[in-house]
Amino acid sequence: MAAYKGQYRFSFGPWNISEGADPFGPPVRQPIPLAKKIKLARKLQFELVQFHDDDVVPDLDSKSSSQIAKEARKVKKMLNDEGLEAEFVAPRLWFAPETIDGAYTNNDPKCRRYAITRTKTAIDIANILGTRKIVLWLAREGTYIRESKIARIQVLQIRDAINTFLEYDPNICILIEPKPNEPVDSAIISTIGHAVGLSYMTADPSRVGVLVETAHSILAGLDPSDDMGYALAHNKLWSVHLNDQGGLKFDQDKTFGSYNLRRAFNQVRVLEEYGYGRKGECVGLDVQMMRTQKASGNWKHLAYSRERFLFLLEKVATLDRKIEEQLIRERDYEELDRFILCHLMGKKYE
Ligand code: XLS
Ligand code: MG
Repeated sequence: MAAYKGQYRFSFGPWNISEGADPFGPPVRQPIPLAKKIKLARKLQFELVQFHDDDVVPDLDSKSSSQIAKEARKVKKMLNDEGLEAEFVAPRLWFAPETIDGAYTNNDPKCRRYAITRTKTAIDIANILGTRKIVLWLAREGTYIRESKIARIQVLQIRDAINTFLEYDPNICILIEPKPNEPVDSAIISTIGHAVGLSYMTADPSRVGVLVETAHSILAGLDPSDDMGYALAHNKLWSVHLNDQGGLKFDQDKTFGSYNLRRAFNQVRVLEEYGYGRKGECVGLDVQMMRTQKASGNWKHLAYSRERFLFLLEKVATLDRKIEEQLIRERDYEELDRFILCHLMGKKYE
């Protein structure tokens, strides 16, 4: 395979090997212990694992800080034993009763304090796992009806929360993962533009970046490769969640490239051509296998997302730039469209 500019390391989170429950039906597969999922990551040639805080320490709200530290060290040893690293830790601020009406933007100050404390614990866990990255998917920072919260106040509450974390740990980096909706009707930090803008409002913008997820860009009616390009222009694309999404519906987290190969090609292209991965950034996945998938095949969506990324990397490397540049100079974009599609379909262009 041709050598590429970017040397890519891949990651996924244990929630990507799920039991298949959905809002309309119960689990269809047995749960898999974390230790087995970590071993599978190695077997599938992934280099890093993503974590929610309670993936590392289940039921952490009921545990003392010393117990939490003990269990986090155990997971760190599991990673070391497999030669794996932790990519990031994401506080799960959407399960606890205190987060029913949001975390940092909850209308109840006690619940906001819970969210701050829970995130500091996630930072402590990240330090034990040896990663500087905290991902904030702001799941419930939004509204079900507009009048329940004041948007301007919500933005400032999130900014203040991030400033608290930047001060709590001078080494930590915060990655904001925007999503326009689900579970809320309308999220307050809904696109990469909102997330990048928010990063500049914080006390230390050099430690606040973004994570682009394919499906979340599509749910916002945007193109994921454009969102990646925008974040790269700001030097703030510090992680990605590659997957796919079939239009405006529930977040499908489909296998990368499963719905739209050209959209996937353009994501790989923008990452490869603009230096993503050279400062340790990972090709992170956030993919869910179909509910129909049998347990014996509970690894295919991960392996095939990674495989498709590498196939498309070859397509990026073998694209004849001379023809592309000439068609752009001639402003013959119908011809350019044909050229790209011939390339993707493996057809000789003439
Ligand atoms: C959900 C989010 C979630 C985060 C990690 O839609 O993508 O998976 O990435 O908590
Ligand atoms: Mg995600």
